[in-house]
Amino acid sequence: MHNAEIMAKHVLVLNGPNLNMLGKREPGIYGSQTLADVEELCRKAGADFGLSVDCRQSNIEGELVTWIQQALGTADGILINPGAYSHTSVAIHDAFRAVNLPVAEVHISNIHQREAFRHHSYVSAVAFGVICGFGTLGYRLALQAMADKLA
Ligand code: DHK
Repeated sequence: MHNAEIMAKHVLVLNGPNLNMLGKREPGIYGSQTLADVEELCRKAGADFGLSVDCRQSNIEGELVTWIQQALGTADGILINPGAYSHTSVAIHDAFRAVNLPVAEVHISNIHQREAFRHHSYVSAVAFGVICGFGTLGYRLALQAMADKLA
């Protein structure tokens, strides 16, 4: 194993509900890239910024909570696009508080330009930074910020 691999910080990249539909889902809002494209982009960005990246997606709130809990001791930081759970999930907020790892929050769309119910995120209060409105580029920008944070 190379030194760079031994030293690489490990980031868990989580995508929440309906993000498995990327590419097919409201392309005017979410664009034409698929989840596979986004995960590839994240692995590439991870390699560029010296991070190892583990990408997962779930439509199930409790599964996301379990993965966040399991990140304690196995990951150095978490990037999450919580999808609609951003706006509803105290459980995901509490899981982040419990593990106390650096969290970067990403939204593909500009949630502040959309319906009022999307303007508040329960995750933002436990994230060190939030990116929205830059499309899937936001994942790369967030991984760059995460690499800085973990350096
Ligand atoms: C994705 C979703 O699925 C929505 O529920 C959020 C977010 C916005 C996004 O822009 O990536 O409101």
